[in-house]
Amino acid sequence: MVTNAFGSHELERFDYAEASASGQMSVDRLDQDLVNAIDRHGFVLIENAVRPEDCDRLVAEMRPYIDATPHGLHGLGGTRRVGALVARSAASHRMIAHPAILRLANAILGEQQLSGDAVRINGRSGKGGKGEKGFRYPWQLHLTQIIDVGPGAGTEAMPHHLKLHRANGMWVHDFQDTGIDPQIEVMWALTDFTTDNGATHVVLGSHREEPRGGSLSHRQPTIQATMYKGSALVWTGWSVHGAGVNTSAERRIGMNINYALAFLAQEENQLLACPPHLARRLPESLQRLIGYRQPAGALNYVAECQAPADSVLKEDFDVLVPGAHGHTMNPELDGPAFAPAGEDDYRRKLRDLEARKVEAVAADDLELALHLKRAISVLKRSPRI
Ligand SMILES: O=C(O)CCC(=O)C(=O)O
Repeated sequence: MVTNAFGSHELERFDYAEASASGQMSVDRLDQDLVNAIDRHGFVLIENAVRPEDCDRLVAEMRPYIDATPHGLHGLGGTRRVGALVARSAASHRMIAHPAILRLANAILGEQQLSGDAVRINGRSGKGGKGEKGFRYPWQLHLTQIIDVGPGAGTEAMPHHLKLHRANGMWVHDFQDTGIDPQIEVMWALTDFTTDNGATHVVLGSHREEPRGGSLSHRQPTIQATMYKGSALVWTGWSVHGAGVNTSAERRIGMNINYALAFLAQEENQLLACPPHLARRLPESLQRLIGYRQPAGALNYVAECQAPADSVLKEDFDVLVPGAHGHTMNPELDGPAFAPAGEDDYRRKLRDLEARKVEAVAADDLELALHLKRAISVLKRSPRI
């Protein structure tokens, strides 16, 4: 228990493996306990959220990228920061899409349960109050980042610790008076986090400082969130925290996974970090979590007002192929087009494209040949045939 300017607080710990082995009622209770703890203290710790060997696999998959990254590249002291986890590490998917954490993110971001207000969408508030079915803010993955804190305090220019701060604030807009929680952060322990190796410092209760971006929190005592590998520390974008100094001989490896409202720009652009040719191989739920979807209204449409699933995620989609959407044309309304108007037109267009592809290959213009290959594939799937 810690007493500071925000009252008496503690870092509550819950065991995920134990709850999930004890049946649905325990899982439901865990979900509510997590929301309540983070609401009261600004932080909550989930122990045994995955198995230690899942962490080892993830670190092994990321090792080549970690080892190839200089310290301090991010500008955040002497820590090593390595991202694009969705594309680079299959083992990370289990943690990024961890069911308890996604449910917690939904309660905090989708339903805004921490503020205690009903979610308001389009100026309408849910009649039934918070959590009413159909009333959710869209949210998505915001950042994936290994944070590798090396042994020793580093140098003055590149200290290995990170000073106390809040995550909100990156969008320039001041959300302090809106009463909303725009993001949550999760720190996964991929190695044990100890007092000596720089376990994250937290200021309990700091998410309730008024005004929400105030500096009183930065002068409060911290505690360190020590945890075994496979555990996850979760906090809100308003909760004040920072990395500790690693005085041990080992590296401290954490993985920061953040989620934020889907109408705000992502800190790590997931659509570039996991481009369509890689995203096509992912399960649909993960594609959607990283942002290949239309979270609200027309947001995120591609080319001819298509959803990502109806464009970039399709095999062979090429934005430079006219009619790449493959949708039916109406000859009376749409006029001459890439899509064939009938059997004869189809054969003529196919012959022409194939001949051009052969010429491109003969001329060693492989880029053009690939482009024509995609055009042939779009032509072939045209539903008018
Ligand atoms: O590594 C940690 O323990 C905290 C990292 C952090 O606060 C940050 O990257 O914003």
